[in-house]
Amino acid sequence: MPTMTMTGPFKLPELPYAANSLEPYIDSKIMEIHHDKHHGGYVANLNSAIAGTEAENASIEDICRQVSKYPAVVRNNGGGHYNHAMLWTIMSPEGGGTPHGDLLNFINDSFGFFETFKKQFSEAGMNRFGSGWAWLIVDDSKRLVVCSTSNQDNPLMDVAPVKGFPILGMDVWEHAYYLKYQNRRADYITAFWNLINWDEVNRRLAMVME
Ligand code: MN3
Repeated sequence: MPTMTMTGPFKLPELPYAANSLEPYIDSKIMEIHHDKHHGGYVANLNSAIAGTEAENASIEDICRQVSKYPAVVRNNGGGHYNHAMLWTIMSPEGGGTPHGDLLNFINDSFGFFETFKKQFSEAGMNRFGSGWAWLIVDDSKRLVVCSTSNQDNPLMDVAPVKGFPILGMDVWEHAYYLKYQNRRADYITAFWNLINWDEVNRRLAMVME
């Protein structure tokens, strides 16, 4: 399992489950290419972009938080590494259902009902034009907020329009779904809800609320 603080040079974390175990929602071919090739590529490109610089000793979180001082290659590949390392952990073959515990209470307080949050998060993914991510974040005022970013940006980044700590992210790049769903992003988003590892989302919430 990847840890929250990964110091460079960065490593591709192993998937915490078999590549075929998220079927039928996401098939093994997508998972293999997405993890090995796409995420693997972000890690390799990030390592080569920061080789010999002080960023080699920074955590991926710190690189994201100060990303404006780095070249675009670090923003794209550093974001790609952080986002995917999180994505593998917030999905699970045993995922789905509804959130529980503190997270459920926080969602109900913030959005009224789980279904209202679910609709808002799904729309954030649907309405992201081109490639990007939908997020559930805890912002600096400790509020729960749904937002989205383009490309491999994330809400940790100092360049993000809405900033905070991501506790749930959904990849809406075509590489995340095209082989199975083609242009049907809505079907992929519907399927994604069957995979969310709410224990891990709760763990991330507890981390940021400390
Ligand atoms: Mn991706």
